[in-house]
Amino acid sequence: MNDTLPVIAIPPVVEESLTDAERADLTARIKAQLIAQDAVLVAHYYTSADLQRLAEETGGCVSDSLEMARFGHAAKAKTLIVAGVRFMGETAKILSPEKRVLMPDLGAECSLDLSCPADKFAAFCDQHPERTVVVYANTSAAVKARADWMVTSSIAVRVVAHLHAQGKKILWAPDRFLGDYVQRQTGADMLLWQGACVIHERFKADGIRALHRQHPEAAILVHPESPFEVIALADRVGSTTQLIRAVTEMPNPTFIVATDNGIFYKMQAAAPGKLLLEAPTGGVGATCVSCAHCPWMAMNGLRKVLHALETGANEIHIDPATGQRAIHAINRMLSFAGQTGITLAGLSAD
Ligand code: CIZ
Repeated sequence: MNDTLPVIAIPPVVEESLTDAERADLTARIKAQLIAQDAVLVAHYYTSADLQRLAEETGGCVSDSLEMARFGHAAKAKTLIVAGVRFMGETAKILSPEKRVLMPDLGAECSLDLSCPADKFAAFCDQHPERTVVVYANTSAAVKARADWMVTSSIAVRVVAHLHAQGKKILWAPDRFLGDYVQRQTGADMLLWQGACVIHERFKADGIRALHRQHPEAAILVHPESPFEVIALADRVGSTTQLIRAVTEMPNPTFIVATDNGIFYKMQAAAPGKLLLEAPTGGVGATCVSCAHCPWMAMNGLRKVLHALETGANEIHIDPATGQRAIHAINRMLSFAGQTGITLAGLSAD
């Protein structure tokens, strides 16, 4: 089964490096461009603090991929500048085809998306026509177009439990760890594509146990894209938004956090008095012991945001027929969330 997954070349993490004067200058110029272009900045939790701060200061949005797309759809602005990875720009465009969607860098990919090429995925689906196709948000528009449902990590368990209760068998893609977690939670019959997030798969259960011995007061928060043995250590498993909420809800003074460290900007703001520790990704003796940051997310930066706004570069285009098919899978999830009263993002519900 999908034994010919593409080999993914992982670029180095190169963070944008700015002096205070450069940061101030770029920020001022971007603010002017956002007004001039009737544009709004929507940034993912895993982007840099500079971008998240700017999105907040300018009336944009910092959130998970689905809320980014929903915010962009509801926004009055004509242009969305989406700081994140490519599937996020695509989802924003699918939900708002009438808007111009720009990205700071079109090379900002996602390893899960790359692991699941549309042609190979279609062939896999064709081999299993009896299964309901459920794909994770971290996929291309073309893969979403082949799916019956799209889900985010915040709702995956509930959607699959609902389908399982109807006697449906599931074909799941692309994340094998999230798929395995959902399968264990629901007991559903799930056939899994074998992709993985190159960041989350690095978390080490032994390293987390050792860190927990040093901080026995800490709660362990784990994103479900992580391996099973890491999830097994968790006090709370959840999507980005759910993990941010966890630090505000749980009484612990300290948290060990197993997800991309870009989340610390919002998490620390949500719980300023709490100590947040990065879960280890490197084994004993590794050069980088806690280095969970997506190299593609790091491709976003203030300079590139300004460039995209000034030149109109890096616009996202989706073939309209693909977009129309993909939107069915997305809308199914939105309508399920609406019917069952689930709020997918925001810190106050779910
Ligand atoms: O959908 C997202 O934004 C991602 C990548 C993860 C999450 O848990 O929110």
